[in-house]
Amino acid sequence: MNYKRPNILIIAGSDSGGCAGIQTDIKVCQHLDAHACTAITAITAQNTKGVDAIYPLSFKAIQTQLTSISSDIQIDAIKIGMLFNQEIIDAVSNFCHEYCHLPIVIDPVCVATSGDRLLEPSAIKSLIKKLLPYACLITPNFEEYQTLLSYGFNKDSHNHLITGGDSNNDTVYDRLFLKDRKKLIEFQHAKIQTKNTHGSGCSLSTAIAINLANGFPITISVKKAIDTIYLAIKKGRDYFIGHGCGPLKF
Ligand code: PXL
Repeated sequence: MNYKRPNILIIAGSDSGGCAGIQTDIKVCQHLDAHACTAITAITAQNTKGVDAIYPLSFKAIQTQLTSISSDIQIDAIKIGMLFNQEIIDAVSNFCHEYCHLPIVIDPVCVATSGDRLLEPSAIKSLIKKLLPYACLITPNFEEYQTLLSYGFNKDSHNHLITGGDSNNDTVYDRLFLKDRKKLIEFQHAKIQTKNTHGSGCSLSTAIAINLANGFPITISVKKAIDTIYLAIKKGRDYFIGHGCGPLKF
């Protein structure tokens, strides 16, 4: 009657193609035996080839989803993905202020795998100022990391994992910086040759949040999550879902 598995609050966008965003976050939770609660920030009309339209939800719609979830369900960790605009960042930031004692993993989603913008440039400063301070870990890819730096992100005062899957080398390097230890830890693995990596960043940050909710320290949580995502890319590499970049397989 009292079985326990972690409840993960996912605050992210919906991907109609089923590769990234909320859709993959739920798959990761299922795979790692966690329960996914979801507050949807925006609905994207997209497929494996690209994003056709984005419909952001209102401040109120986001606030109400968060209140409904948190008034009933005990949240063990929070993962934040696509936010899209200033209004959404404000709603999520107010919520995080109340729940900052929890592990909060932020994937600072700026552009989709297809190159389409998923965060308005005018909102990047707010993301850095109002939300990133609540994160126990931020997981930008290299391009997002460069963008954040150019908008004033202070890399020395945040734990961050720079993911390297987008590089063209045969080896992928993911670099974890821990602010308290002023230490850089490098994880490496062979690059799997496939176009089916759409949603790998979303999936990785969700897996990390689940591991943290299960009580693992940050370094182990990251290492375990990288292994999980590596295997999911490997499993999904030869599937044909659509004509562009397909999803991982859990
Ligand atoms: O991978 C970043 C990402 C996040 N959230 C949504 C997305 C994508 C990439 O396509 O569609 C909804």
